[in-house]
Amino acid sequence: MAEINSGQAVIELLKAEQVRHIFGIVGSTFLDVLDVLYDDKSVEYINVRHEQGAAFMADGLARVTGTPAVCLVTSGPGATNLLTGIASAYVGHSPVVAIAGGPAFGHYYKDAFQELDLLSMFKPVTKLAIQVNKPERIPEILHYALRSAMTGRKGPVFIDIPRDVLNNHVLQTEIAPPGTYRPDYPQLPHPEGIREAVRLLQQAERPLMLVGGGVTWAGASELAVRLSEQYVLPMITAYGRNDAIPNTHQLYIGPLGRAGSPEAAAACRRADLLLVVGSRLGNFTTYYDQRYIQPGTRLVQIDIDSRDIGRTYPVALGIQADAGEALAALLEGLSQAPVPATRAAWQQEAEVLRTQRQTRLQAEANLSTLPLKPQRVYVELRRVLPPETIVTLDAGAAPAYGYDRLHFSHPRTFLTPLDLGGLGFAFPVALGAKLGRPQSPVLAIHGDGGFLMNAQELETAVRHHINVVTLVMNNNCWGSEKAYQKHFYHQRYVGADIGNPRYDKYADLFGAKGYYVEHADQIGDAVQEALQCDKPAVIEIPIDPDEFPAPATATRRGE
Ligand SMILES: Cc1ncc(C[n+]2csc(CCOP(=O)(O)OP(=O)(O)O)c2C)c(N)n1
Repeated sequence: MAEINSGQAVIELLKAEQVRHIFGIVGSTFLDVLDVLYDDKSVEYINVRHEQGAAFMADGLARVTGTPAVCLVTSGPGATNLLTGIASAYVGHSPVVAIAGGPAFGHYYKDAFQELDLLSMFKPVTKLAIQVNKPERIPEILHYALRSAMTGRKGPVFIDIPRDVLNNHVLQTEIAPPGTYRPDYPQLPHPEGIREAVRLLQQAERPLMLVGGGVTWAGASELAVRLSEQYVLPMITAYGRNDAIPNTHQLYIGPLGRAGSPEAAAACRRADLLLVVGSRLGNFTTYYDQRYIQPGTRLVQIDIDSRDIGRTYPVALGIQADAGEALAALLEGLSQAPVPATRAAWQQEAEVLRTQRQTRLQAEANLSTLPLKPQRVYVELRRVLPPETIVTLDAGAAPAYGYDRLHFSHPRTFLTPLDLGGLGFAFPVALGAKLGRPQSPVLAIHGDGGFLMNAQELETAVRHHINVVTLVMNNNCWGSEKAYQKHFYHQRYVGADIGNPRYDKYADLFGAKGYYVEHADQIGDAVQEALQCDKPAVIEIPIDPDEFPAPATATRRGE
C-alpha cells in the first residue's frame, strides 16, 4: 500500500480514467485537490466564469470522447450553478462526474455556511448522488461513482466531499485501473431474442432501421451501416442523433422527429417493421403519438436499458443489450438469410425519399431575402464545413433549422440539447468538445438569446486558447417562443423581444475574433477564415425576425 494524500488520491483516481481536464471555479473547500495540479500539469483545471459553463463543457467533452469528464466546484451556490448542465448530461447520457467540496462534516444539518441538501437536488438528474463520509473511503466511493457513470447507459454522477473529509489526510491505497472496479465487456443480447428478430425481419416487407444515440455510445455506427447494406435496411436517425451514421450513405433517408425531415417521417409511416437500435423513442423523436409510428408497425427495440423498452409503444420484440453486440449478432444471424424479393421496391421508395430531401434542401439556395433566412445560412454551412467538423446546436428556432439541414460524416460530431431543450448549451458544450478533440474544427450555432446565456465563457475560451467558432443568428427576439404568441395569441407579444450588442464587437472586446456577415455569399469565407484564425471567433448574422418554424407542440387550444 502506498501513502498518498487525499487530494492526490482524487487526482490519481481520475487520471486512471483518462481524465485530462477538470472544469470549475476555485473554492476553499477543495484546495487540497487543486494544489496537486500546481506540480502535475498532466491535468488542467479549466477555471470558468460560471459553473453552468463548467457542467456544459464537461458534457461536451464526455460526448465527444466517451470518457468521464469532471467538474470540481465548491458547495452551496457553486454546486447549484451546475444543475442545468448536469441535467443536460443526464438527458444526453454523458458520464460527467460532478464533485463538490462541502462544508465540514460536523456542520451538516446546522444550516451552515453554503450548506444545502445537494444530494436531494442532484438525485433526479444523476445516476448516483452520494457523499463521502470518511477520508479512507475516497477511493471506494469514487470507484462506485465512476462505475455508475460508465456502466450500461452512461450518465452523470454527483459526489459531495465535506472539506474536512477531503483535506489534510493521508490514505493507504493503491490506485487501481478501471478494469478492477467496473465491467470491461458490454452486455450481450439473448441468442433467442436475436433468432426472433431475424424471423421478424425476414417476414417484413418494408423494414426500416431507426438509429439512436445508443449506437454512437456503443461505437457501433459501422455495424449499423453493415447491417443496413447486408440486409437492405433503409435508415433514419432519432432526434438530434443525425451523426449516428454517415449521412452520405445511399440508404440513409434523414432525421426523424421535431424539425426533422418530412421524408424520414414518410418512411417511418410506410415501414411495416421498425428496428429501433439505441433510441428511447423519446418525446421529440416520436411525440408519443401516431404521427410517425403507425399502430400496425411492428417494433423490434434494442436498448441497453430495459426501462425504455416498450415504454411508449408496445414492441413485437424487446432485446436488452449493447447496441454494438446486438448489431453484430444480427449480422451473424442474417448472414445466411436471403434478402427477400420485395426489398427492391422498398429500396427504391427509400431512394426516392432520400433524393426528395436533397432536392428540397438544395432549393433553399435560392432564398435571397435580406435579412437572411436561417435556412439559407445552412446551405452555405453545408458547402464549407469540413466533414470532421463537430457542430453543437443550441435550443431556439434558428438553430432548430439545423436538425434537417446539416450533414454529418462521423460519429460524435453533432451535439444537441436533445429533450432537455436547454438554451445556452451550444457554446460551452463546444468548448468542452474542442478540448476533447483538439484536432477537429468545432462550430457552435446559436440564436442571440441563447448565446448571451453563457457568452461570458468567451473569456475562458480566450484564456485557455480553446478555438471554437460560434455563429449567432440574431433576430432580436426569443424567436421559438415568440412563434407561439404569433400563432396562438394573435401576435400579442409579451416578453418576446430583446436587444443585443453587436456580437462581432463583443468578441473583439474579449480578445476573440469577431465577424459580422449580412450577405449569403460572405458566410462561407467568414466561416473558413474563423476556423483558421487561431483564436475563438464569433460570427454574427442578422436574420429575418419574422421567420419562425411552426411551434414544436401545437397542442394548445386543441390545435
Ligand atoms: C434555459 C431555457 N430558458 C428558456 C427556454 C424557453 N425557450 C426555448 S427557445 C427560446 C427562444 C430562443 O431564442 P434565441 O436563442 O434568440 O433563438 P431563436 O429562437 O430566436 O432563433 C426560449 C426562451 C429554454 N428552452 N431554455
